[in-house]
Amino acid sequence: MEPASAARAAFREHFGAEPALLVRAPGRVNLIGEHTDYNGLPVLPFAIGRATLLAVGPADAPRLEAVSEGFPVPASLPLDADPATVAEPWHRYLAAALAVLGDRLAGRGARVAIASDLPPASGLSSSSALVVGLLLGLDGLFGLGLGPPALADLAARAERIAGAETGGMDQQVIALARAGHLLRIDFLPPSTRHLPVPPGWAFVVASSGQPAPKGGAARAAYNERVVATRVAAALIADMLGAELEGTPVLGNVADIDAAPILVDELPARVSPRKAAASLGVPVERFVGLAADTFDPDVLLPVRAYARHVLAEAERVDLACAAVEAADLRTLGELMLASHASLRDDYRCSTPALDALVAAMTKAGAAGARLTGAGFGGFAIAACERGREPAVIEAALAAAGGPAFAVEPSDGAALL
Ligand code: GAF
Repeated sequence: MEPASAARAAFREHFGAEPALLVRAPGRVNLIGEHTDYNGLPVLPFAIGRATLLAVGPADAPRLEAVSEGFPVPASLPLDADPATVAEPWHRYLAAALAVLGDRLAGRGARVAIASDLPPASGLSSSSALVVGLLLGLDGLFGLGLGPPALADLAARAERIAGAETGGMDQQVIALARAGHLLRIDFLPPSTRHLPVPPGWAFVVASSGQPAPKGGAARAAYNERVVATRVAAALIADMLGAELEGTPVLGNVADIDAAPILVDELPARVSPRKAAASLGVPVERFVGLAADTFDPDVLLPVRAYARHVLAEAERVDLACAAVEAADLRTLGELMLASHASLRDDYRCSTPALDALVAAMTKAGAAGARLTGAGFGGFAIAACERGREPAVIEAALAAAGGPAFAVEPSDGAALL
């Protein structure tokens, strides 16, 4: 059954009533600009046709009752549930969404039935689709007056409460995407731009055969990179004699011509606690919300991480120009350079992702790269329309799938 009908049917079955509304929240794939968003630097993702569907209706009690066809244990959460004490991971995302709404629900409860054709733990943002979809559903049900930018912002805060220091790319593209377009997102200052996909281009996404889990070691590795790049930004600002307000991010220094040179002057590895002491600032300035998953004494490869982030931000600019010039060959080269940098400098690829990228490129893709946080999950390939079957076949042979073509789709909406 397709997810819209499945969500409606599950609502009827579990709650014995018709849902008041249906929400579609798509997954996303990032074309280029990886691990730049939490550094205040641009990204170029798009929403895909696969999505999470939520059938939503009111409840008599002030609770959130939720069932999902993908998970056996239903949720029944008070509106003030503490996400930190919620055991089931997917319930934690629901609790985090309730937490960011604060008292906006004013004691009103809701029921939700969820169905999805997004592969879970794929790096295609099934968790962000769930959070954006839930917030949109509650907004539709109770008239909370949240526009897409506010909704994306709340959803990103929820994701951070759930434990990953994410930068906000996933929630913005899920909320704001437009069919047939890529979405360039800038963060410093915030702005978005829809870029039409040139005719004749196609995209394939494929699993590496390894999950991209949001929790555990992968979350710690993600948060480690967030902390390391903050340390690098503070060290570079110090070399420049610049005062940075608030949390340091590489976006604060990226426009300074000397920044790439100063990256080479950074110590190869440094501990946040030592860096904080040398700069005379509290270590919390770097560790922030990641404190519970992160050891401030661990030695981090700050130079290599910073080199990736600054070069990747430049690749986003060049990729936007390639899209505007309908230059698929240049886009493909930029994707391959991005993957190499993620593999060698950012150290978030895996041998399975590397083999998948090589196989899709050999089968005729202009370029391919891991997409999302890495450490497993999916890769994306860009190719001429018509070559998708060969690229999919190569991906299936290399990693076993799933592998499928994706079209840039509309963002989350009430149906
Ligand atoms: C995950 C995060 F949720 C995003 O915010 C982004 O940092 C991405 O990893 C890496 O580019 O998807």
